[in-house]
Amino acid sequence: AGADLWIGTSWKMNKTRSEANDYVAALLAADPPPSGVTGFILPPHTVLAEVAGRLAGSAWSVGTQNANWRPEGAGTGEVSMRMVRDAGASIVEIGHSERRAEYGDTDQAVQRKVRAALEESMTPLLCVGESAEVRSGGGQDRFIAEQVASALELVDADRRSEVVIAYEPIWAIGEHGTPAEPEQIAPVVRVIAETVAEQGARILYGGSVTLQNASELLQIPGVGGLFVGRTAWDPAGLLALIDLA
Ligand code: G2H
Repeated sequence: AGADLWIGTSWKMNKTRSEANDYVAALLAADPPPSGVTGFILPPHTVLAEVAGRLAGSAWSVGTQNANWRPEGAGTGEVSMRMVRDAGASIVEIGHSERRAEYGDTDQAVQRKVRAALEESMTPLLCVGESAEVRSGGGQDRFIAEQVASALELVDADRRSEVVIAYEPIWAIGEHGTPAEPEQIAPVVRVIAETVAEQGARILYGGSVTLQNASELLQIPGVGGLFVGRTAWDPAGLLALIDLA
């Protein structure tokens, strides 16, 4: 590993304002990520503006876990790309498997969100990943190639390299996940790189990243960083992962 990595976390549906502020205070008290490492945090909408405001001017990047592709209007409970950008987001996570499974992130919604994030000058952090069923049938390469190609369909070729892609095998995510092995990850990362071919793209790995497996995950060819849930919900975890990089 070494330079030019992205390492960050989604807090998912966690943290009150005071918990968020404690986390930010811990980051600000620690050394910033070294040059070449982009450290990022995706808090929930309720604390986005507060976290982004406190980290403005620091080395940390702040983004959001979701935003709607429509510019404005009657979307009860939703927030627009413009609103999250205004709150301080520079990254928008799109298409996490939890959102695809439970909150209506269809392939078409993902396409529109990727385009809308770029139109608001934010970095889309596109999540892709196959299910256990697809993996057990050996169909992961094809599935991922199609998921990536579909998600980028509405993006002009000259902007595709701005999209960061996180490979998160669904079976490896969260407390019931089985951590993926480098030998299982590497071929899919290659498929993603081939799919975005000429344009190039940063590819992260996500799914049960821990302090124990982070170093070997960062050595997988083509992996340009880590996208982390549970291990980084404590600031010490995020800081330790960045130290390992
Ligand atoms: C996968 C990951 C965060 P966890 O969603 O990107 O979560 O590290 O808790 O498996």
